[in-house]
Amino acid sequence: MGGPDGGNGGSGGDVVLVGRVNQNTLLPLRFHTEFRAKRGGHGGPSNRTGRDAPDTLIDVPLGTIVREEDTDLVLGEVVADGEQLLIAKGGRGGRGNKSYLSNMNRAPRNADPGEAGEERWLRLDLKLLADVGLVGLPNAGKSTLLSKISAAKPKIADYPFTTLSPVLGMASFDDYDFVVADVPGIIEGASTGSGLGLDFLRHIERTRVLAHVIDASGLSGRDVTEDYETICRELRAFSEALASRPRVLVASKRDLAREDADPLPAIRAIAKRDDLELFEISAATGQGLKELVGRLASMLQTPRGEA
Ligand SMILES: Nc1nc2c(ncn2[C@@H]2O[C@H](COP(=O)(O)OP(=O)(O)OP(=O)(O)O)[C@@H](O)[C@H]2O)c(=O)[nH]1
Ligand SMILES: [Mg+2]
Repeated sequence: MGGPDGGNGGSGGDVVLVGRVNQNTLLPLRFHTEFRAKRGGHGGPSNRTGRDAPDTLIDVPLGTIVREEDTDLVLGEVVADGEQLLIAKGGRGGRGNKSYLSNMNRAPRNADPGEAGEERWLRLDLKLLADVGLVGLPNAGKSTLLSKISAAKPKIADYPFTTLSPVLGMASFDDYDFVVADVPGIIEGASTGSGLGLDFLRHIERTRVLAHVIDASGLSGRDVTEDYETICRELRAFSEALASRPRVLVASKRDLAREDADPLPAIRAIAKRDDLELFEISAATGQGLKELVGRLASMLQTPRGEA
């Protein structure tokens, strides 16, 4: 007798992806695949409105591409830190009988049950940073190489850790263009955070092919075999996937090579033992650069597993 007083129901929560700069893989989503936002609160008597449910937020790394599972349709891409992408809208809350009150109907007995939220299956992929990653010890000549095979202008200097964050450059061979990433040098313990550590190993992980650059001038007086093993060990410790990525060896700075203590024979032995292609180059004179770029291009154009 007191008139209609049924409140509206609250809306269901949305499911939303959120870009996080400090998240680097989609791995957590491999084990947790189903997300469901909460339903909205029920409306109640005395015009009580149900509470809207909170959104369910899923953290993803920057560069995450979102596709609908069955259609392969790209729904969007999360590129910036904090950027949100709505992937499933929560249901609309129902309307209580109060909302049907009108001059024509003073005692509405109808109510609307609301609508179900969206439901969909998605596929998430992490975009590549680059096609080729240049790895090697600090000072090996990675940035110099990049500067010669692309228009990039990375900082180059004769001391370790000149490069502090990845630099990308576009290289091309015939009509094929590909992106090469020059990253900071790797040192022993990088996989546990030494040097610039994990950050750039994560960058390298998002490349398809590695070029392992070794200073082959012989001027550093270092043991190239030991140095080579250090890099391999760090890659392996970081991830098995990274250690088994297709790669080539690059013996750099050949214009400086010393006759008395030439490291080339040792590098050739490594290449033979590990069944890797070796490119002897000099970024200074241009020796071997064409061959190297050509091979990288052909590796990238070969479907995986056939390289
Ligand atoms: N003569 C000669 N010097 C080279 C060559 N390649 C690199 N260098 C020198 O080696 C030094 C180190 O080169 P970078 O390209 O900065 O080495 P990097 O591997 O990028 O070093 P980080 O960024 O510290 O990891 C610089 O002084 C370069 O000029 C080369 O082919 N010939
Ligand atoms: Mg560098």
